[in-house]
Amino acid sequence: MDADKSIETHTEQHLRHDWSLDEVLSLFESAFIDLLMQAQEQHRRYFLPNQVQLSKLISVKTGGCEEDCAYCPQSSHYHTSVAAEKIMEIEEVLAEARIAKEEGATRFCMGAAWREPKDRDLDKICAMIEGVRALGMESCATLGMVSDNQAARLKSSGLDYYNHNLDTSERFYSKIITTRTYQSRLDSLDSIRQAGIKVCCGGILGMGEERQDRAELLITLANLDEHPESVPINMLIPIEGTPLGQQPQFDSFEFVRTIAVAKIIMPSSVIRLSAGREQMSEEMQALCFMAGAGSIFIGDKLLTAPNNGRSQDDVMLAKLGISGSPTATVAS
Ligand code: SAM
Ligand code: DTB
Ligand code: SF4
Repeated sequence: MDADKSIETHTEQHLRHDWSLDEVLSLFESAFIDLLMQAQEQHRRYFLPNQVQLSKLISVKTGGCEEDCAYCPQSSHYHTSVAAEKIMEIEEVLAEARIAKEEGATRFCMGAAWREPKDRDLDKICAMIEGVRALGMESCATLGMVSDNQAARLKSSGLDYYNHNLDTSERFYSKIITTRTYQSRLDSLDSIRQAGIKVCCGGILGMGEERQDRAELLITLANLDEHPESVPINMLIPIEGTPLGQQPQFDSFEFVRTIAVAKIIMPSSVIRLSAGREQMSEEMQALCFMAGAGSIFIGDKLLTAPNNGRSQDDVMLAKLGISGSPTATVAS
């Protein structure tokens, strides 16, 4: 058996896929510091300490989306400041990827405001993926629902990760999205997994859901046949014009708790501190790293919303003694 394989086996042996609601709710109820300690201990079993992976997002096709996701500035159901645009040219995208690489990103994530990609769009997307891989960066795409065939095409162009979020619990989901089902999301995740692409799947906190919804979202992810390699936890960015535009600020401690619980029940996954960092203090972000967050998006823009700029992040990471890591991998 080669070394990688033995790590994989060792890792999988310790992972559980049978979490119950009672167990996970009792984790959420632990004393805050105990929870953080437990999460950091789990984190260090699989990842090098004091390192976070840096990714860069780009919106390759912005706005005009036919879905009605209540949080999203790109939905054509709502009037927001985001205008619909055509898909970007391949060279334009690769120029941005080169800049992202120079800025220290090791993964380039391409997003499109689609319900699902059309087959002709995939030609362009596949060329973008090939170009990103040729730069020596990991590639990620988030293009909406995908079929088995589409996932296979993405895989053959060299796609490393596909991001497709469940966003929330199954029971709260219909309050947020009515134009596609929870099951369709699970089916897309299955197509991605079957194609051999790594799965990036998480959700958004602060949409008016209850703690039980956050617990159920994490349980659904942890109880999949394989844990998603990457679990983005987004803080809702309330966008004017969307139904969630006036949503009150979500509780910081509950956000950190959710990251910690995600890490405890999916310890070998990279928990990504995703949207909403602009609204967070450095102290809160430090608590998220303590709770096991192992990745952030860098640069002054996410897909359409602003993000902490690189220089601001450099200052924070230096204060915390955290360095950017290629793919924060298994430590032992
Ligand atoms: N259209 C594709 C889809 O929905 O799968 C890909 C892009 S979509 C913008 C990717 C993810 O961004 C969503 O699933 C959601 O979790 C997150 N997102 C979008 N708007 C957000 C907001 N206002 N605040 C936080 N997260 C948001
Ligand atoms: C994810 O879970 N968060 C990222 C990424 N996956 C694609 C997107 C956040 C989007 C925030 C709102 C915007 O920039 O439009
Ligand atoms: Fe469209 Fe994705 Fe926004 Fe939903 S989250 S409206 S699918 S771009």
